[in-house]
Amino acid sequence: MEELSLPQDSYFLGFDSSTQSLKATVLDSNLNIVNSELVHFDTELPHYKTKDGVYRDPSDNGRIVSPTLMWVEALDLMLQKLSKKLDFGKIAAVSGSGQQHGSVYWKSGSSAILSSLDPKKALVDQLGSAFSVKESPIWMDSSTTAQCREIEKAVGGALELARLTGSRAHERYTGPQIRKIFETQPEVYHDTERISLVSSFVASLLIGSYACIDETDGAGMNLMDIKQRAWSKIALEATAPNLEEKLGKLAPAHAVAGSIASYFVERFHFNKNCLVVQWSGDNPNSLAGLTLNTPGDLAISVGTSDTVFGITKEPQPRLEGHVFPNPVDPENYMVMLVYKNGSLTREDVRNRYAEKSWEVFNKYLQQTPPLNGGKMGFYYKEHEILPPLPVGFHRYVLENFSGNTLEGVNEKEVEEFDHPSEVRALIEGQFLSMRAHAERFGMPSPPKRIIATGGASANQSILSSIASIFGCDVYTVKRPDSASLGAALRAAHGWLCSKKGSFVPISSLYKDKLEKTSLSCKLSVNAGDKQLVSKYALFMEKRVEIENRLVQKLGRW
Ligand code: ADP
Ligand code: XUL
Repeated sequence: MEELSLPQDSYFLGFDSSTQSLKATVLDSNLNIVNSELVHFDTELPHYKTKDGVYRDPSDNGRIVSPTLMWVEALDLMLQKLSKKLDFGKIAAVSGSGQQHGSVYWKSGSSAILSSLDPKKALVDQLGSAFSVKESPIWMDSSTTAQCREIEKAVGGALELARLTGSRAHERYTGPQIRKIFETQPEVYHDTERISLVSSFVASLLIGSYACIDETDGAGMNLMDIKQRAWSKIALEATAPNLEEKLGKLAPAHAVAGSIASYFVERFHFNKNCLVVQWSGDNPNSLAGLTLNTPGDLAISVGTSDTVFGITKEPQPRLEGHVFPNPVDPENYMVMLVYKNGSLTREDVRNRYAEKSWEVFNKYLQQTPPLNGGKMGFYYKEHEILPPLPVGFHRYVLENFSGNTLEGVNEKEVEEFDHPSEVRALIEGQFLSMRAHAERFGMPSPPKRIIATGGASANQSILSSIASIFGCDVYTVKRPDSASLGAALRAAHGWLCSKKGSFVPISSLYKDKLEKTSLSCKLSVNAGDKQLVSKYALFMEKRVEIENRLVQKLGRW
């Protein structure tokens, strides 16, 4: 069989329409980054008067929105900037990422505006009246608690909704946001002919008609049955009337949304055959950008917040994380876990117990034994979401813990540890929590490999702890723009699937040549000792028990 390959001398363009900026990354057909660009909303589009890309109204119950038209004007500006350094005629396919959950409300009659854009004018000058809601609710919004509880109740509870849609109801999710608009502004809701996510919204601009919502980002709405990858009737009914017709159809992420609209061919000289591949969420595309592609692949991002992404065939949705379809393989799912206490909490512990120095922090980590002599800690400098617990530090010593059995092991709560043990308890605690929750969500154990990214992945001692707790090799990668890079990679993948006329595994794109591309990652630490991995499993079991008790006492699932 003839091997499919990307066309030589062509480009793949990936965007990331995120909270503070619109970014772009361009890959060539060898998957090397040849260009990147950024439009920063606050500074380059100051007339919208956003702060960090958003409007916050502290008096309004957690409402956080962004002006929809600003995203349109950002695309105008981005294309202008890119056109100075890139031959658009060589772009074979475009795709993009959107901040997840944010939504756009197209006013009745707007599809006609979208399909007849005048290439002599900017987009922003033509779409001013296209939206029934001018300020899009975004992922930072937390004003829909009442709607979350109503929706969970209507589908039979939070866990039931999680099993059905991949997540319990979250304030930022699109379903609760839509319900709030329906409840508080019914006339606006009825005057809306289409609701897009940020991802499908920008794709719609590029194809000049309403793009489908992709199945991956669609899972961030509390509206899609994740097993069927179809809108769930019961979730739709629990949210708002006549919703299905306003959402349009779902499509797999690797599908083509359409060819680029003539507007862009005439105004920016795109090739008329340039494909627009379905856009998706920034987290799913980051997973693609980190080259995670088969079950057992796990990524840990240790940044301001800590995030875990993994691929599994058999997800077990629960209350504390999220399941989305995998954007590069319709057979599999991605699990996402998000922690609020990440690097800032590590810095806090470093400052209190390790002389404000990573060097001392690492020395303490190296001089203390794995399993920390049974000392276990929970460190929440910020209100945590995983598990849902308030600010506070909790420390326990497991008495008689040898790592071989939990029989006869009792825990005793203590006020503090010696300083080196505080450091180890913090690090072991965070990664044991990740391992426990990832396994409970159906991630294979041990993972096939872990890709670590984010600021703290520069720390070799932390990476060693990850390898010994999870029991697998840890690779590192520097990927500041993984969402737009992942989008560009997905543009190439979608192009290949379209050429073949059916799905092709994404690995065929970079088979044998990954190391030579901008996507390569490097092996940092080898898998840990197997015996220790099973001792950590027992330590973890105890941790989960204590965590559940803490949640019952202080938090809520
Ligand atoms: P963001 O999530 O905001 O993009 P980064 O991924 O850049 O942030 O991570 C920044 C964090 O990385 C800093 O807050 C810092 O605590 C952490 N960091 C940087 N170097 C180290 C190190 N050697 N060890 C542990 N943490 C580090
Ligand atoms: C994910 C989420 C954020 C946004 C950021 O659930 O809300 O990560 O996707 O853009």
